[in-house]
Amino acid sequence: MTKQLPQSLYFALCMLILTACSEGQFEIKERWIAEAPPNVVAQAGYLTLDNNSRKPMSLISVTSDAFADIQIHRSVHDKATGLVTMVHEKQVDIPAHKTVKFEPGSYHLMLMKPQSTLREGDQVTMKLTFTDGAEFNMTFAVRREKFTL
Ligand SMILES: [Cu+2]
Repeated sequence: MTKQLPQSLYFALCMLILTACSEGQFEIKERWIAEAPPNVVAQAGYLTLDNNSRKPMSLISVTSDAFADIQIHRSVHDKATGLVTMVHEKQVDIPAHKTVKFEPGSYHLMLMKPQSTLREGDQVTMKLTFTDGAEFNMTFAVRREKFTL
């Protein structure tokens, strides 16, 4: 009889700790820029937005001193024509507990007018802004990859 209460309390405490632990963070991972030949008009950048938090996030802008302008694009493959077109996205939503991957053939950062030729191994800092006002300064590594769209 005296053991009932401590046991149920212990259980409640465990549940509380488990709930607290499952509340994760919002993470910006796998950040890279595809190396491009000198004097290109634009090149592509990629990242993974991993939202382990309970709050939905929306990416609205990306800026960097290394480029004149940065747009959020999504490649769309038209099966009927075989053509790949790029859609300019105003924002990218990352619902709670979801992951959105920027990768070749899908979402990418269109990095307009690089201010210098970026080589494999270079690091570029970019500022990512979200609808709630959160800003993240993140480094992106330049990588040599075949497919850049
Ligand atoms: Cu693009």
